[in-house]
Amino acid sequence: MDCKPRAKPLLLCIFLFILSFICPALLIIHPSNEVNLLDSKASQGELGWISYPSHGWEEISGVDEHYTPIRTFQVCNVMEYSQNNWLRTNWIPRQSAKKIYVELKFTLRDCNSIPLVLGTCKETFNLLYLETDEDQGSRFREHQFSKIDTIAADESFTQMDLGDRILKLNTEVREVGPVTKKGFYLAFQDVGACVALVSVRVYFKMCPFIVRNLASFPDTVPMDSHSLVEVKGSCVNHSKEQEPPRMYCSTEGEWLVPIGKCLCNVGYEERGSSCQACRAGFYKSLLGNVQCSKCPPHSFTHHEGALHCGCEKNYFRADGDPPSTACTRPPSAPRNVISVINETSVILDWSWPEDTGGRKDVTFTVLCKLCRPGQRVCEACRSNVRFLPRAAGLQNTTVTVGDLLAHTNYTFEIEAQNGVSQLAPTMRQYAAVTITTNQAAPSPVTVIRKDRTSRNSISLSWLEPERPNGIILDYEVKYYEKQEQETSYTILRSKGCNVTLSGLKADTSYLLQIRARTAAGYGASSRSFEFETSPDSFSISSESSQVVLIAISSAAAIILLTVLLYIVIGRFCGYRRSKHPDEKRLHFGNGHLRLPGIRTYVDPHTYEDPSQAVHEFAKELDASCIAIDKVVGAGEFGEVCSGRLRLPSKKENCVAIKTLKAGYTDKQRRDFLSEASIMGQFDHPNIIRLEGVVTRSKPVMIVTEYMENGSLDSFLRKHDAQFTGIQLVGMLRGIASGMKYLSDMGYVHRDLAARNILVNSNLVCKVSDFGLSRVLEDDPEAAYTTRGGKIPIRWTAPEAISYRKFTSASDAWSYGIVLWEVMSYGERPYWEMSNQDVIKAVDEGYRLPPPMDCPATLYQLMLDCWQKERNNRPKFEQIVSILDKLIRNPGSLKITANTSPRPANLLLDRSSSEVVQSLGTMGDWLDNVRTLPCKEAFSGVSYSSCDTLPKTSAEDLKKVGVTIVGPQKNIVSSIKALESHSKNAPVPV
Ligand code: ACK
Repeated sequence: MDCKPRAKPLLLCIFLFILSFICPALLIIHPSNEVNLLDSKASQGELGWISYPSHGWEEISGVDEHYTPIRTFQVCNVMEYSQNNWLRTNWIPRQSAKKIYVELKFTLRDCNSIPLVLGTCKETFNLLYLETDEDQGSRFREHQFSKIDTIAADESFTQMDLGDRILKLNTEVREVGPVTKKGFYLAFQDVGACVALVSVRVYFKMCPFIVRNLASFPDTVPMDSHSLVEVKGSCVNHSKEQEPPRMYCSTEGEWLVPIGKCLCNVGYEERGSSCQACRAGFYKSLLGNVQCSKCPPHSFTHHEGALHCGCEKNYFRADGDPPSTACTRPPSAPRNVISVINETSVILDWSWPEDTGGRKDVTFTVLCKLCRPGQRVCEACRSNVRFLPRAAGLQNTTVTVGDLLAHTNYTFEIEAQNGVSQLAPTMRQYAAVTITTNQAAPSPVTVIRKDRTSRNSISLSWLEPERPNGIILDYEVKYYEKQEQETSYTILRSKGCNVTLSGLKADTSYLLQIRARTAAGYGASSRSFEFETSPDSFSISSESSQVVLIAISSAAAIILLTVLLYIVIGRFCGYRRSKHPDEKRLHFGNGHLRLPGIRTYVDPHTYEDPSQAVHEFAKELDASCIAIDKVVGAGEFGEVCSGRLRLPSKKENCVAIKTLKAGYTDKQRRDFLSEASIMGQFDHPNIIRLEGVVTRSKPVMIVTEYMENGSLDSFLRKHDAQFTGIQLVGMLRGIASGMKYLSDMGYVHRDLAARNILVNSNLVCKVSDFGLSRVLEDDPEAAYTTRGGKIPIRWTAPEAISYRKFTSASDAWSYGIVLWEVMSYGERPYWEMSNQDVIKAVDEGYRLPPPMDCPATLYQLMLDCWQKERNNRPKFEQIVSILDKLIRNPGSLKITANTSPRPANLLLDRSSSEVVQSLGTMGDWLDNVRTLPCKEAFSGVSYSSCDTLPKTSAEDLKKVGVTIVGPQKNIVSSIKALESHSKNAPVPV
């Protein structure tokens, strides 16, 4: 290429030339990039070119190599000297050509092959041209023509060739340019050759129309020089420029280096070299040369060129959903809603909806409605109801709702929502659960105000607790001298929200706490408030001192009179009223009485006439108000029935009725009714509630609330492995809360066991069985001890078995056994071991192993309850708080005792945890179960892996010397636990 003329195009030219070699795709060759201006072969008739002189060139008809008729010109005056024969073409219009090409096809006779022509014969001819703006007709001037070139033949023919009829055809092409005038002539000058012009073709080159990268480039005539023409393309229909499309047209009529491109519009795809509308059922939402996509599931389009597909009926697309996602719908309702009620809070737990609507963004919203009795429509809950973690947008399937009103019906609507729920309000579904909250103690008093202070009195008032959880019966005001540090204190009761503390020392600081009482018992105490009486020197005016003097003397007279009256009445009535819980003012010296809390339990035995105790604590019911439906079980004194109680002006209630069988002795009647005397003193959501007694007609009956699910042990056995950890902990929390109440009342149960816990339809557990003789006779589990007396050995603490030391701490031991029973779904503690073996094993430090899948924290709690030293066992208050923590943090239940390292002790004392550790290696385990004979026996057995252990049967154990039935079962059960544990961790040999 000759690129000299201009520097910039030169560089571009070189660059593109090299580029087109490296990357042939950059070179766009069009097959027909030559535009003919003249083609002698195309003419069928005479060409009419001018010959000068007329005997020079001759026009002759012939055929070409394909035998197509053509017109040719010949001259062959080789015998004569000074030949100058001209042949001139007709005028050829230039059109847009800037440079023309002349292609000649001719034959030429070899002069050597013609005898006697030496000196005159030539083997070349001249090609010339003349540019004019118009056709000059037949006017011909030789000198006006410019020579293009002398044309010589590459191959000339001889006489022999003629004989063989082989004519050697030469093709020569010459460029002429730049041409500028409107047209031109060509001329062929013969100076004595023997030549035949077979064809003459005149053409120019052009880059033809092309569509490239969705841009069209028009016909473009190249430059005459060697520079390139830059051409801008225009985007085809339904497309947009992404980057301006450009190409270069070379002098050879070739397109070079496409740059930039166009993109099909949305709704159009590239097909061939055009943009075509998407077919029905397809869409294209993006600009670009991607293909149209099929409509995603649950969407459609019936027209062409769709940008996106519309959703089918009842299917939707959320705002942020791209058109490529399927249309979706709101989820179905959550399933299997369960509620665990805990006083005034409830844990709601549910399963995922069956149909998530095809979306992953499912969350849950819980709506709380308060349903008042008699009102058909429930109202929205108060705003201060607390949801944990929140009420809306829940990602987990559980929520805790707190701060509800006590003893109130609530409905919770749990709705599963997804990104399209808002778009389909009519399709939204929810699951509803209705609950009734339990009784709950009032919250603490928080605001106390000092109204008046004198030398020996202080008047105070306070605001009702924020959450009374019922009608406040009265307030207990406890106060003491700050210096005395609670060793001696005074308690006052007040019906209203104010009190005057009198008889105080002058100029002294007092600390004071208030707590409210409702039917559910006392609430927590307020924090301690400090008040000071006025100093001795406090001066009062003479008038006021007189008033004070009168007041004091009249008060003294009234007090004297009251004391006299009290003594007289006390003589007459003679009963031990001092034990009555409703005493107005109590004074405890030196702290040797129990700390004031909930009312003190009164042992009915202390009443000389037991029937008086019954009527003190239990309501006498008219037998006509009771309808017995069916017998549900048998008790020590007679049948237990279910029935209904309808009291005047009250709604009918389901009740359980314990009857005293006919032919009872006086003692039996007393013992039977003693249970009612005890039960009647309790008022707590986790203690079975006494409705009343029938003593004035026969049969004698004790009527209690009805517990739909019966006793806990059989209930758990019936529903083996069907509850979540939270549900089990909820039940345990209820039992612990009931026991806390009993221990606060100073009542020791002595027979706490799952069989003595009753379960209602809401899974609320309540402590029952309070008979006085029950522990001795009623309980089939009770066995005679060596010291005489019947004791339920497996549930009873060692000190109670050995020397009858029954305390709340021994109840805590029993609670540990109940905990084990619950977590093993009603398994019998110590299996079939005999009572004697149990006593021995426990005394040697043996403890029950963790039930299958038992959370480590709960197993630790069991171990703590089974501490040998009773003072180290947890108090029920602590147990309740541990369980509350677990409920608040259900994740902690996931670590099971069978698989985890030993958990940190929940209580301060660690000594018991040395006794049993969770299962680790086989050696640890043998140490842990502390069945020494077994361990020794095992050390003689060879085992290489845990695989053999699950096959170990009781029989096998007998063979190796483990003969006690309990440990055998224990070992087999522990092996099973170990087997699941060892799936990951091999047991060392
Ligand atoms: O396990 P259960 O069905 O529940 O069988 C025993 C049976 O009476 C003998 O005690 C059932 N039972 C006792 N008190 C009640 C009660 N308040 N509500 C329902 N069932 C009760 C207990």
